Amino acid sequence: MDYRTSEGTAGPRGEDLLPASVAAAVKVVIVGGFGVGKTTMVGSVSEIRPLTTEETMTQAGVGVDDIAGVERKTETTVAMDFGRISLNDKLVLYLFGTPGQERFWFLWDGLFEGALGAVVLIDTRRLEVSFDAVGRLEERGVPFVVAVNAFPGAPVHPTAELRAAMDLPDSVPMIDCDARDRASSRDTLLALVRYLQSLHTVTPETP
Ligand SMILES: Nc1nc2c(ncn2[C@@H]2O[C@H](COP(=O)(O)OP(=O)(O)OP(=O)(O)O)[C@@H](O)[C@H]2O)c(=O)[nH]1
Ligand SMILES: [Mg+2]
Repeated sequence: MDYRTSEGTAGPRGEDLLPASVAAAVKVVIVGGFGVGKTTMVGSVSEIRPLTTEETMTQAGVGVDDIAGVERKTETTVAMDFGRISLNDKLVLYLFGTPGQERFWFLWDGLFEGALGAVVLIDTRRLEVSFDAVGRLEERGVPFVVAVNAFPGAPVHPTAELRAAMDLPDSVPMIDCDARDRASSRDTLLALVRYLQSLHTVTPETP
């Protein structure tokens, strides 16, 4: 199909179209607990205008949503975030950010469907909010990397301690990131893709 993108005509904008060279499009989910930076990461790295379903947090959430540690947060994802990034001219990632609040977790199963990999964002002030995401990925056998999102004043722990606290095997990559920074978010996704590739690389058995 031939889309015209000049002003005033219908159809997607030029930057929305995929180049003909793209050979693989991979679904990746960005997960983690409430307020760890999922929407921020999808927004910073996406090359198309991200779709977000942010709603203002209201009094209705008081007593239901645990905002300890993120008291200044005013908006929250109620369904999902969606974005896209071309890592090179052949590989495109479709990014799906999950909602973080417990009352929307029933949406996760649908969002995980068909995902080849995941980024679990963690905030070292509130590690426990991302435990459930890790558990669900493990249950479903979705490979993931863990990205430590740098929040001001958040304690810095040695990687080994964080791994132990998250009960992560050594094989799962753990990277530092700043979800607000495009290059840092892109590096995190590259680390995930490298990890996924390593899982598919067959190591010859020694006789
Ligand atoms: N300092 C700092 N602030 C961040 C970073 N990432 C996100 N934030 C801020 O933290 C707040 C929460 O970020 P969101 O991206 O909404 O978090 P979320 O995980 O999508 O939240 P829910 O959808 O409600 O679960 C926002 O005010 C962001 O600006 C980061 O890397 N560093
Ligand atoms: Mg969000």
